[in-house]
Amino acid sequence: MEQRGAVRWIVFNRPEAMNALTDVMLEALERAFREAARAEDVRAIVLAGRGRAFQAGQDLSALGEAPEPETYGALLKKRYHPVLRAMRETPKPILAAVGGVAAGAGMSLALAADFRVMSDRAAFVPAFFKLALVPDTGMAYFLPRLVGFGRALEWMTLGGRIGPDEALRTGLVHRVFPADGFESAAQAFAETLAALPTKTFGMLKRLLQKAEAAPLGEALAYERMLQSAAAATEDHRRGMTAFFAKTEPTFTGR
Ligand code: T3D
Repeated sequence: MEQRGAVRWIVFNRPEAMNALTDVMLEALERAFREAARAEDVRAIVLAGRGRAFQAGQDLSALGEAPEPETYGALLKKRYHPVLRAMRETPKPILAAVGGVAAGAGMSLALAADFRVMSDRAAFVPAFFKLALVPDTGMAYFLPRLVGFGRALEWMTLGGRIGPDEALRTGLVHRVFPADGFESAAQAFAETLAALPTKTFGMLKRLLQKAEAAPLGEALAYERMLQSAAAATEDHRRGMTAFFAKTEPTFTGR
């Protein structure tokens, strides 16, 4: 973890193994998101990987060639799903900065972020079907919502590597930056996110999650409740003042 201004970087740091995920890393990842959610000086979070990979999914060598079938479900429940919940419940914007290949659960974790940027040398690799596994860590939930059912199904079954052009064209990522200077470009993007009205962003995140599954009436009731809460923030007052002064608002996250 590293703090750069108002941006907290959470970095997979096992480059010699393409950042393949171990039990210890997953536990630390959940803790890192929970801690960043609480920290008052954090207004945006970047998830990134050291070395040539963003993240290559579960460390397959830790599982061995013939793991017990129950291992998978147990691991998802104990380690992967708590990370996803921590990401969803974090009220701050999460940016996946995909500087290298994102495979299997590495791709899933990037999908669970609120925003994605990638380097022009990176790629997404769904990977699961090569092991005759269903896509997990939320991929079946997030991917069709981002790129549509048909394309998601094709990528999950037939797809090899999804490169920057395709990722940008299909809305899988928000920006592609050159590999040289990628980290600085990702930090600049994250600073833009950190300058948003942070409390209102947290409310938007909750509202979007509610609207995904609730009937319209319930979603509208939730919207009413959240709008009153947003209107009570200091940033709302700053936005209104700036509007009438015909200036750009500066938000403080309060
Ligand atoms: O309970 C559960 O369900 C558990 C949760 C599971 C979630 C998952 O993530 S399952 C999917 C796991 N991930 C994969 O299947 C990805 C496997 N890796 C690949 O497809 C490719 O390696 C990459 C697309 C990531 C990169 O390809 P490339 O050509 O750039 O590199 P490479 O030569 O294939 O890999 C470089 C090294 O990294 C290589 O080791 P070596 O030969 O140099 O000693 C390779 O074995 C190792 N490596 C890559 N991915 C993993 C890995 N080692 C362990 N685990 C990995 N996931």
